[in-house]
Amino acid sequence: MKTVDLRSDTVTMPTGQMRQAMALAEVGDDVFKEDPTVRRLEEKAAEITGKEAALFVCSGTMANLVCQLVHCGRGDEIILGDQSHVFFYEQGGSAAVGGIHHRTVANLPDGTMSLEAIAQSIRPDDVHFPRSRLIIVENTHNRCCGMPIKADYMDKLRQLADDHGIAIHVDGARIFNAAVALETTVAELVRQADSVCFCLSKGLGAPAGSVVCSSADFIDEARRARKVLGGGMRQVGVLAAAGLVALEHVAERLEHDHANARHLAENLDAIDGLKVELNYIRTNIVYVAVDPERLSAEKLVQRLADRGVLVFATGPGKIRAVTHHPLTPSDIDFAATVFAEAIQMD
Ligand code: TLP
Repeated sequence: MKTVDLRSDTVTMPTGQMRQAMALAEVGDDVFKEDPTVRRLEEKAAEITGKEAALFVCSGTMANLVCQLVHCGRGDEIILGDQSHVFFYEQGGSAAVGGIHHRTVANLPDGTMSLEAIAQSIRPDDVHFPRSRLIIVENTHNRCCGMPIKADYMDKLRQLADDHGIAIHVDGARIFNAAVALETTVAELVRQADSVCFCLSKGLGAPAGSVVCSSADFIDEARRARKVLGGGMRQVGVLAAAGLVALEHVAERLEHDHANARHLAENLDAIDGLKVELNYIRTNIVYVAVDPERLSAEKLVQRLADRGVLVFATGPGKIRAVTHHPLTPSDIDFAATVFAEAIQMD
């Protein structure tokens, strides 16, 4: 049976070029900072993000946690979106591991948070309150339709953060998608961030790994945090080699994923019983609202899976589909046809 897997861009497979680079990678003990391929990847990541230094870590979740542990002490507070990945999908690791408190602010449909609401959430210096230490922005915003966050929003946020001595972290798991969609550079989008992390294993297609980028001092501390979390890896240049190929060869083709997402969104929105907010399709993530009078999102997901199209239900009446390499427009046509068949079965 033909299968089109739209559950996530995490399902991407390493390319042939990545596998070859992995086989040939020069390696060493990275806990001793002796892996030349990891060092090359870290240098490249620092250059791309415009930061002083970088650190290769196991995953996006580890990258976000490492950054929170460096920015915050126990009892400190982070201001973040109520739809953010750190708040929603990371098992409350900030509290469980770091003793760090979350103060959520509503995410607006474009993935930002109102600056006024953030300002109102910043704690005054008072013995009753935790200290507001960090603001987290997610770019692109996963649960807000993959919306890219513009540099001018970050400029305004920086001003607010500086007025209160608060740091900014960007969960840039898909920051390359944001840069492509906004026709700008990754460095421009994270210029105002004290730390940023991005994932190599989503649209960029590498098998594993994320990179944290910041000042040299921050990265020294992040290296300690990574070690205590059990993330000190040894001859991990085999993975970094795939990451380098991702940065050098895959990042530039993300626009195809965006075009596929738009194509999918337009096709799905034309199906009776489905609705897609087309204005919010800017990158590779498509959220589809399913008319509850027709059927539940879970039932539709099951029917689609039975016919070879894999997606996730992400809430009542809501399905997420993510485009990625190497899906083609004809795979997208197939998926849209299967959606139409599956919803018409009642
Ligand atoms: N997102 C995954 C799931 O966890 C939901 C997905 O399929 O989209 N930040 C953002 C914005 C993410 O979307 C993700 C993964 C992460 C961090 C965590 O990355 P990993 O999975 O590498 O720990």
